[in-house]
Amino acid sequence: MAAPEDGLEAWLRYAPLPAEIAKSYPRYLGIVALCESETSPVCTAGKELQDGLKKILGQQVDITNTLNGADELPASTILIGTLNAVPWAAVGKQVIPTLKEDGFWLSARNDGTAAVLIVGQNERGALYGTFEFLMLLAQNKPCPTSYASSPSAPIRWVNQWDNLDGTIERGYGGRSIFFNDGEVLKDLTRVAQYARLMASVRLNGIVVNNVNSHCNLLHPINLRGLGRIADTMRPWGVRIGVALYFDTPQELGGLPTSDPLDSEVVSYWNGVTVQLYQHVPDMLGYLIKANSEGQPGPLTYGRTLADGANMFAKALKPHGDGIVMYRAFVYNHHLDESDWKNDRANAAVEFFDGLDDVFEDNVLVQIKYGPIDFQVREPPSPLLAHQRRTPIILEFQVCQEYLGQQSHLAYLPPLWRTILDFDLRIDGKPSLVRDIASGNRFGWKRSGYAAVVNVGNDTTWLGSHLAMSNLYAYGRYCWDPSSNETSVVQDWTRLSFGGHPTIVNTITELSMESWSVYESYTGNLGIQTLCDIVKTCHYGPSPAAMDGNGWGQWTRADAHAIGMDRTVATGTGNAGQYPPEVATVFENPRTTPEDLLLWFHHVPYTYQLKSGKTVIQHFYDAHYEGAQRAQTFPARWKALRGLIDDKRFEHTAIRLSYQAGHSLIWRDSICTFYYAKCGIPDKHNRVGNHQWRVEAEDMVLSGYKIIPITPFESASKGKAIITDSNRTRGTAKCVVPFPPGKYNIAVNYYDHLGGKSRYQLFLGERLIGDWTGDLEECLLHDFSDLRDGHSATRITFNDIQVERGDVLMIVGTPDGTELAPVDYVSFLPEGIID
Ligand code: GCW
Repeated sequence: MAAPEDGLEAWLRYAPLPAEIAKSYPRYLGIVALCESETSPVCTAGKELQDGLKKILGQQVDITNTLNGADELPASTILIGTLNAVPWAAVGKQVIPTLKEDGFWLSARNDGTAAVLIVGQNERGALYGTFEFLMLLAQNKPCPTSYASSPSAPIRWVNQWDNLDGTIERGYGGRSIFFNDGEVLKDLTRVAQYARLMASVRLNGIVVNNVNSHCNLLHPINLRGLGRIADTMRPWGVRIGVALYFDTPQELGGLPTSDPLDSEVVSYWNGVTVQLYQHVPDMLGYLIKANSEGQPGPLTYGRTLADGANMFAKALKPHGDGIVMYRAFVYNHHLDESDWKNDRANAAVEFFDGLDDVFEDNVLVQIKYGPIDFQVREPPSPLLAHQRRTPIILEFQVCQEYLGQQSHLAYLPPLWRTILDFDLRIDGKPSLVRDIASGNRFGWKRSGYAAVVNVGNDTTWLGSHLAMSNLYAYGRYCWDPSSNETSVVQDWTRLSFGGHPTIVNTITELSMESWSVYESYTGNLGIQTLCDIVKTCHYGPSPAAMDGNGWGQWTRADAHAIGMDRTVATGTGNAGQYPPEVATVFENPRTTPEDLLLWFHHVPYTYQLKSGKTVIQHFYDAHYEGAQRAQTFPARWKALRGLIDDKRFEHTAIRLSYQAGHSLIWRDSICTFYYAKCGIPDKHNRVGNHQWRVEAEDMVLSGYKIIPITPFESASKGKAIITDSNRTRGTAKCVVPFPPGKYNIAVNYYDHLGGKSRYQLFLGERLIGDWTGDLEECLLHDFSDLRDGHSATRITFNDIQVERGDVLMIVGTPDGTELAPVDYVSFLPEGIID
């Protein structure tokens, strides 16, 4: 039996290799870490290596920090150092290829000496090389005799959206590991552990606080705290930056304005910068979200975005290599939908028009991968084709905000691939997005990647063990954006769960399918993730919420047609923001890739796709197929029982079966909604036809009452039941209207905030199920305080024998504002999904 694991070590568990394999490795006699200080990443590397060798091979190996005058590398010794520190004699006759900043060279001597050389271009590189050595070892992969590796881009950073009060915007894995109660946490143990994880996948920077920043970040106590965070992460080669709140001069500094051209404001920020560098001498710089979603910014004072960015850039310049990461996420969120020319997707190019040449040379524009907002599918942001002189940082999300919030499985590299490999054909020349981000396309010295990461203080980091592959993969992709999605998840799986072929194959297959499955049951053909954007939780289905508001994530669905017309000819002109060759493709619905059809075109539901299906039939089919595939996930996961530890097995099993249930809620909501909208029935007669369900509202109720659900499509037949009050229990009964036999019995109910109702399910005298509505605790995030597509959920009891005349009874005990709401019960014979 595998010992229970809580996920804290993630992919750095260093599980022991089987004894006979461990024996086949050399017995290492010493680690030489050529470093001068305890805080040097080379010193960290030495200790990490010592720890890894002990855990993986059971070898206790001592560390020294010099070669003791020896020229040659002693046998069975592992030497770690930088290019400058490693003596040439130790390298011997080998030639170390040119390494880029942070690169490394790894060499396991095949001359019978069993010596290993790990040489970094810098200290960080030496640490990365050490992790590479350890991760090969942990997977029992041979260490190469000469292997050099350098990053695609110097900027490989993460952005935390952590608030000073300890909450995390879009956090689904617990509370902040950085802040609590307005201050930096005293105990930064988890921060060090996080830096270790980051370093192991070669991430070298982090902005620790939310882009929706607060002026109190710059309170003296927090300046000291930021210094402590930086000190904690530095031994791992991770530098920190901060996100600033634009109106700090007024709100904390007491100045009458925060106008970036005001001399007092300028000196205020200069002063702040001096102080920050006192605490964080190697600070990365400033991340700025301004004039975005209600945040103040230069435009508030009648200045340009460049005026704002340059003010910060000039403040940073005297202190080193600090940069301004100026976010391109600037748009009007009060956009008028009645004007068909309005388009949020146009905003970035419009707002940044003409600024490319006027930014200071330490300003970088940080651009989300798509023009809107981390949707399940988007084209690349057109702004990526407009930056020639000012370099960019390409922003991804490891956080699954619009991708199931870590309660649904979605392995993201296949999505990232659609962006990274997209050829924008700038000036008619090959212009892959990854070559733009790496700086190669336009010869930028500094550019790269940032990803929003929502690690929290839960031991799983992200609230889900399987979601961690995204964090691991993000690092791998920054280093090498042409990495293979499958082999990345295989490596991660071997490291995180072990190398048994069933483990590796199962997790790889589920992961590789997961994004496409999620896309199938959420939003197809480029219509975006059809979730609720008004209640801001961005989670469950609510297609109507996309329109009728100023946020601009519109679908423009009416009774006849759907999609945004972004053509130049008749629409918003967004297609024309791309270079001509790409614009031509997007301008025409016939040449637009079909998975982006509705992103660029407003077409009738009856528009015929290449498959011969209409758009509406494609919606129906994709949703049925996607949800059907999601049903297979929990069953396939079962193959891992006993092969991995029970703790992580169960934790994941719960999530996959929750997802299977929620995928049906997605399916039914979307199909019901569009059927109601256009009136075109499903060719296969599935939509609205639920033969195996007993609607709660059709049962005999006592202490329960019937209520309509809003939006209507979040309940089967639009209605559900709740108890009469929050003090009395309710019962709902009926004679099972299906023939005797074996069934899986599924109960659909709403588990929202405000209470933890108890449910009991009886069949005759038999208690079939007894559970509480505590998803918010179990899945670690708030869905909604309402009965809707976020809170709708399903629980299933398998293999229940039903006899003729059996009476089904649900007993609901309300709690707080949660009135034990029930939607329906499904009786599912083998192979039926309903
Ligand atoms: O996707 C949206 C999120 C906001 C976020 C914003 C941004 C931090 O819903 O929570 O704010 O993007 O990227 O600034």
